[in-house]
Amino acid sequence: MKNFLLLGFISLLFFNLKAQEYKPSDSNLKQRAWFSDARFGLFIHWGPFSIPGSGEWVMNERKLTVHNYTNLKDFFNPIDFDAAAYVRLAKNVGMKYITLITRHHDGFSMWATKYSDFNIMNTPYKKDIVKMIADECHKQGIQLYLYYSLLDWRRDDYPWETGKTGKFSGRTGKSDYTSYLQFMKNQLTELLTNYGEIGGIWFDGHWDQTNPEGAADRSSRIDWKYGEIYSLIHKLQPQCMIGNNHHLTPFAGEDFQMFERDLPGENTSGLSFQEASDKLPLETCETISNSWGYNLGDTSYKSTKKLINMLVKASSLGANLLLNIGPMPSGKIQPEFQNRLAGMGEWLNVYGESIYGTKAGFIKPQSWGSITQKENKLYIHILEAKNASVLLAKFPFKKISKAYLLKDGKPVKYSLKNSSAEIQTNFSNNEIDNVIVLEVVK
Ligand code: FHN
Repeated sequence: MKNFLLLGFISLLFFNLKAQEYKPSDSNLKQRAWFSDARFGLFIHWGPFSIPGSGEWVMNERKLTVHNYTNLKDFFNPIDFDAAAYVRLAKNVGMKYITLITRHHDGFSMWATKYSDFNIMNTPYKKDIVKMIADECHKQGIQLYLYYSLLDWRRDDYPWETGKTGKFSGRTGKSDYTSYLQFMKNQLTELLTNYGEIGGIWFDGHWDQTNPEGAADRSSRIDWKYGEIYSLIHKLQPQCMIGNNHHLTPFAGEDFQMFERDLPGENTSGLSFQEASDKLPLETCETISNSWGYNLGDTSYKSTKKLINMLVKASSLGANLLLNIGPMPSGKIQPEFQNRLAGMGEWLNVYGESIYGTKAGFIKPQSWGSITQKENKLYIHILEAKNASVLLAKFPFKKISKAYLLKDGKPVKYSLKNSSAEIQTNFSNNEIDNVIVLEVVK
């Protein structure tokens, strides 16, 4: 009898495990493939947090209470915001999708939500920004992804007692995750019901409940019940991809893996101790200056060359680049961002073939540059021509049938001996990236 019960228990456990296994729908797999080919997206960090001009963490950093921070709602009136121009900008630059902040850690909702008064309809602006961007994205044929913060510095029911941030907001009520979970489900249902097709949900804030990055124990202090959240999303929109910026190995039910301020496999910013998945599409997000949300004092703009290098290196590791802008409180996008984006667009007009729809190169980025691949073509990106030639050891192809500059088709000298290819790189021009195409035979 005892054995029988044990067997019953084991098979029940097995059944439950099986039942929880996530099998992406065909539309989701299609969406993943589209995403992997897209390579370049626009991240938008914007909301009332932009008003003080100190970045999106201003509430936490200036130790503002919920009571005082709420005043921002009365001055958010982005008269220069033009959804059509935002989407056009992304398209002109060669970006294939937009990832929009719908609710950041400060808890402000950029859409007409029924579940929080701290939302765009209660500002002087009174227009649903998510809807305006969503409509334009659908009209102009660019995909929309929605950023949604799991962490909330405002609500009492968020498990703030165990959270690492949001400690100065003056909350006293006891948290209640069942209630907070229901709130998130309600909001996600709105976002996935009222705004047309959504490419993906970009979660952030899990790390509020874990030991610092690099600690041996990175388990969460709360059970987020991702199974419930993720299955709701996949039920509402099966194609909708889920990514979670938890800085850990992907959890079950996630459809892409993201990295922050680092290329997959690198960890210069101290946020990415996780390994890059070899199964899921990858994305890395970066800022143009140092800030995500508008920051008046941050003028450390990366050069167009540096940003192009990032895009190339991300592609050469099989990852997309999600490049951020933090518009001004008025909705205007500052010229420093616009100029750099325009420069990237011009570059992509010529070199896009070596980025879109490519796969990771057969070697990781090197000091001289990196490689992307598509069908029988290798794109050798010479980002820093150090020597007169580049040596590609363990060259995995039998033959090179043609070698030329992508820009103008000018032949490039090469040799292939004993599985080592040598490509001449003594260019006399000033290109940001001299892309050499090698047509190869397997
Ligand atoms: O705290 C956020 C931050 O404000 C920003 O949104 C970035 C974007 O990746 N994510 C969090 C930090 O990991």
